[in-house]
Amino acid sequence: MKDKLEIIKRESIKELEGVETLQQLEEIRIKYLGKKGELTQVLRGMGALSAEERPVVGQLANEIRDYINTRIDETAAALKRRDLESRLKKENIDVTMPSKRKEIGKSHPLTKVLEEVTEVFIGMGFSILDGPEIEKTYYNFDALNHSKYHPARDMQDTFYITEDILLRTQTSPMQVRTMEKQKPPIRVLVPGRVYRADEIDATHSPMFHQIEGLVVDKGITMANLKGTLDVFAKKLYGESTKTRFRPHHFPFTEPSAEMDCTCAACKGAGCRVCKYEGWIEILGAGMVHPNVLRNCGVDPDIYSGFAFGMGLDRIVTLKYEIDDLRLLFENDKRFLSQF
Ligand code: 2NM
Repeated sequence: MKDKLEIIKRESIKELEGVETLQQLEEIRIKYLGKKGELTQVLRGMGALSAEERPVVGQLANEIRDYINTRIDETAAALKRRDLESRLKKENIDVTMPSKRKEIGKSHPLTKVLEEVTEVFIGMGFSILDGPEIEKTYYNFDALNHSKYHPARDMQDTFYITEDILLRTQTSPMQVRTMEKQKPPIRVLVPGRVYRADEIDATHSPMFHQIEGLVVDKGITMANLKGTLDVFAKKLYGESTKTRFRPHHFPFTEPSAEMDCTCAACKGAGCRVCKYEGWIEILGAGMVHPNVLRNCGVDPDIYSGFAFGMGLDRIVTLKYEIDDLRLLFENDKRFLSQF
């Protein structure tokens, strides 16, 4: 039995020296000190020993047990320390390392220019409105004094959902809704998407953006129209900008006009952007037709008004000298990041 204990002592010392993990340590504890452990078995067999042998073997067995226990505790503490140290080394945070770059988005050029335009009109006391893109044919055409035979009504030019419902071709239906609901004075700007059945090319898209404005009050004249739009052009393109008005025709205004600005790129000298004209057409406008006022419940004998409309997409492509409208709708980040 003494021999057996000597073997246990030697083997356990050797095994404890090679321990790498807490798991292995636990296995060693079970092997020697567990319920069926080697040392436990020896201690259990002590009853069979003689009275002289028992205290000698007992003492030796206890020494070995204490020794193994102490070594296990020490080794466990050492392993835990080692694990902590290696974790601290691995998880070290280097505060001088560059951080991960965050991608910050920016406004679409259409949004930027829209904000510039609305800013100018807010400064002149206009409210900004939006409205439904799916409209009644009545609000898009009939109320706006389009005759039953006006070519714009054609199925070829307008997206109809039913005969009475369509995708708006202008934002003016919202001006009609405003006049129906609100007593003058009215000063509103209505930007938004509009739809026309056009083939896509460098200058056409079946969806584009329009900004229309409407002013209705007592005593509004063509002078108010010209003054307002001239101020707008100067704020958008710079104080040296000049405007000119040419006669035109729209069903919903009488008289009607188109407004040109001196080219912002060459200040009127003539260049590629203005096709060597010095002038660029930017909007249509006119005095609201008495029929339109009447259709909307506004008495043309008391009130008058002016209205205007411009294509936002065209103003953007002119401003940034973008030669293809499609670039505005493809959302290629390489293009959009330039603005
Ligand atoms: C344009 C040109 C001229 C216009 C007219 C109206 C309304 F509702 F008052 F009759 N809204 N917008 C208008 C006038 C739009 O776009 C080129």
